[in-house]
Amino acid sequence: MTLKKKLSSASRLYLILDKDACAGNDLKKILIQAIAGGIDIVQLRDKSSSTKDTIRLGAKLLEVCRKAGIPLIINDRLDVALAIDADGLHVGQDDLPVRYARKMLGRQKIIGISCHSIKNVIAAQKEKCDYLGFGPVFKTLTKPWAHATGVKALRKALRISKKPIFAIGGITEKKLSAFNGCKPLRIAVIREICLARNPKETTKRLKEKIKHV
Ligand code: 3NM
Repeated sequence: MTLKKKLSSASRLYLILDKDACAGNDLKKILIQAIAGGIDIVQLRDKSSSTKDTIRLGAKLLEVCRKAGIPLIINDRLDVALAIDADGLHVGQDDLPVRYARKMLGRQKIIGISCHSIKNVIAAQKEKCDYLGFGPVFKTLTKPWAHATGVKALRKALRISKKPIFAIGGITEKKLSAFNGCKPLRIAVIREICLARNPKETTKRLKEKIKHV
């Protein structure tokens, strides 16, 4: 199965390795543990390092992901994604527009876009992106300034989107029950896995619980 096909059919749990939110924890170690726990897709989000350091880190993480057969997506940095031949790019509403990203990356690569409203979700349907992030569903310390959309808006987004949607923002194991009726539930997390005492076990439990929501 190609990585793209796997994304639309089987990917439920998305780990975002955020350099700044990880409080100095070793991203490669977290990645290895999350893979052992069954993570489906991974993103590197590095808003603070030099380009050279982000490339070095991205290449290291990509090597691990390739061995495990899971995609590594780069947040925002098309140059980094191209340089290391990552599996895709994730863009925000104010980042590089999807059509330009697609032009540069070609048809095979995965492109995702962050959506914060139903209006964003509707607009993304016409773009050549492969998946949407939707949130923040709950208030989150990772983006403390952002307004929470709530689960009701996520349900609406899931009803209208033909593309897979990953709910994001403040998602924890304990909050999964709030997603009742959100089918199919896909989630993306930073802190819940990156700051977990045992990222492998946390990933495993999240993966199992998502199936039963
Ligand atoms: N993007 P945590 S919310 C990176 O709504 C990011 O687009 C969001 O981190 C969006 O799992 C978010 O620690 C933070 O809450 C997610």
